[in-house]
Amino acid sequence: MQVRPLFALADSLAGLMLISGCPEPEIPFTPFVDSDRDGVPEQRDCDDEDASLGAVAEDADCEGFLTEADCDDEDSTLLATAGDADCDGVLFADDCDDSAP
Ligand SMILES: [Ca+2]
Ligand SMILES: [Ca+2]
Ligand SMILES: [Ca+2]
Ligand SMILES: [Ca+2]
Repeated sequence: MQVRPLFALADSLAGLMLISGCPEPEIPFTPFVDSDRDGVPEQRDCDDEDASLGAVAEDADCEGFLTEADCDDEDSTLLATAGDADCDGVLFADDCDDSAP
C-alpha cells in the first residue's frame, strides 16, 4: 500500500474544491499565545502570566479554586470547600461548626 503524504492529500482536496467551484473555506487566523505555558491560551486564561491560574471556564472568579471545589465561583472572597466546608466564609480552623451552613 502506498502511503500518501498529508500535504499531497490536502493539495488534491484543494484541487477538488477548485474543480467543484466551491470557494476556499476562510479559516480565521488566531495565533496561539500561551505566555505562561500552562496549556491555556491567552484568550481563555485567567492570567496568562501566571501558570498557577488556569482557564476561566474552570475557575470563573479566577482565584485559583476550580468551580467544583469552590464555594462560590462567582465570588473570589469565598474560598474552596476544602477549607470551609459550609461555605460561610469562616475557615474550618476558626469555625465552631463548619458543617452547619
Ligand atoms: Ca496560559
Ligand atoms: Ca495561566
Ligand atoms: Ca474559583
Ligand atoms: Ca465555615
